[in-house]
Amino acid sequence: MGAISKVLVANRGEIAVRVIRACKELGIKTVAVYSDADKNAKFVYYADEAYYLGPSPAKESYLNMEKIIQIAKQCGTEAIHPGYGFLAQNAKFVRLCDENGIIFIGPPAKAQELLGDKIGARKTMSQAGIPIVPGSLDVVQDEKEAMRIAEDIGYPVMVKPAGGGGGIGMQICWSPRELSEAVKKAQALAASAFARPEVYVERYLVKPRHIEIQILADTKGKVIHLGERECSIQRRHQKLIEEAPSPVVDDELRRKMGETAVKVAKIAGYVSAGTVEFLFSEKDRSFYFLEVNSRVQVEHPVTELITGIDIVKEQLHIASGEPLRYKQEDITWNGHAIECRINAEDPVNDFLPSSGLVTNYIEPGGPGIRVDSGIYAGYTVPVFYDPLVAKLLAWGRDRSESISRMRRALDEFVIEGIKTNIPFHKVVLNDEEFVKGNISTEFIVDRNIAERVVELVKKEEVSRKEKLSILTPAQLSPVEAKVFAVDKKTIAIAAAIAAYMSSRSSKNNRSQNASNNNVNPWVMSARVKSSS
Ligand code: MV4
Repeated sequence: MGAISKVLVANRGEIAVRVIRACKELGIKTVAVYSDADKNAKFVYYADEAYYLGPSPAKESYLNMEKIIQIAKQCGTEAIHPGYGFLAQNAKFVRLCDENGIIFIGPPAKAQELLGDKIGARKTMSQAGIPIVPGSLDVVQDEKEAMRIAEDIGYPVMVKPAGGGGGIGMQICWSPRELSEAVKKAQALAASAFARPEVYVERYLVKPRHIEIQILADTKGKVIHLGERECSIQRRHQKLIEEAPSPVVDDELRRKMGETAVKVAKIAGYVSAGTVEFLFSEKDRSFYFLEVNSRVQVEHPVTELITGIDIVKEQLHIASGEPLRYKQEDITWNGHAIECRINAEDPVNDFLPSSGLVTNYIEPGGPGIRVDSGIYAGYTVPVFYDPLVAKLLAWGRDRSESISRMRRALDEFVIEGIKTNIPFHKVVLNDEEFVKGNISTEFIVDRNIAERVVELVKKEEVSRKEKLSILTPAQLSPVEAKVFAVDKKTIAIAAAIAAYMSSRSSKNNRSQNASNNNVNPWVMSARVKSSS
């Protein structure tokens, strides 16, 4: 790693841990930055140095560009890795890094700007011959214009805000009757949610699949792709399960989508790891460019497991100016991988975020299992950030083996003290349509998953109680009596520790803003330094 000897990780949680791991393997020193709520986070402990950023709200910590740059300069880091979210796709931050002579580990500001403008990117790509969903190339001024375009491309159509992705404000119209209402509604939603009130019109694809291509691009203009990931299992535009390869993509389609993604990256002047998103229509097996995610993504490990390529390490090689270390012909795909996003949320309570002390945490392992996690037993999950606490991945020689391993790992995974969506994943991994590979963006609703999760949680509660009663044998042999007495003692001690810790934690929660020295002594990193 010639150009880079020290990296500041401008992020938190599992992705900060992931970046630190890649740096360590390459002999690069790491600097963590953390907020009040993250004083005891795993990534702070893993980094070589850690500096305090500010109060828990992201605006005052992980989004504080000037403070992050100041810390980077002060401790002599050559580069900043932004992870995902926060500053990862902020062109202004990339410029700030440039001005201060710091390498931003990601695409250049110009590419970020081009790809951040979703309707602009759509137009640019269409003009270069990339397939896009049929529809308008510019913003639609009024209902009349929308009507004309819809007439042209045929119903159903979708009215989308020009300013943002993420599904916010999108309106489906099945007939001209609904269109003027939909345009007004989408404009109003776009104006309140995004900087721009404009909307555009596209043909609505019924139950498409969300398939994306991972790409790597170096600073010399070389681009390769690492194949697809299928991300159709989403709830309210939040991905929950991703897998690779997609059950519907064959070698021929992979080559076509891959070549298209490489072309998109070249048009945008892309550098680093990135993802090109497509909608795939199963009916005629056509695919359409949607947008580019100009960052490393949550689901990148799925691709790592089947290609053997460490995407974050490649980002570091690219950022230090090295040419790509692989040619397209070097990339091969082996087996199947699935990722379940483990969120701290209550699946029986409308997936409400669930924060607090983790009283017990036992990670699964064994053949084919990988866990990327930002938490541990004794850690308090803060309320301030994304609910993702761990990513559980299973690799198998084929899809069926990876499903079996995932089911087994979900059963092994113990997270107590907070609610998680593990029961949701258990239901999906046992759903017969999922097992057959019949999934779409409507899967969770179509398969009635939410209701079935409630049933499973109830059932698990009953069987847990039954298990507990089995632990108390009716008649004990003298040897058993001895063992059982020891066991009971252990359980009593564990319960006392948990009670003590949760009482400390509730005290902590109340005084979090006033004092931050109130932490569990055995998890406190002795190496935490203050930057002031
Ligand atoms: C669509 C679509 C159908 N037709 N566009 C949702 C988020 C945004 N990035 C694009 N989205 C969609 N755009 C047309 N023309 C269906 C969706 C969609 C979706 C896409 C990917 C993953 C999950 C989804 C869930 C609902 C709708």
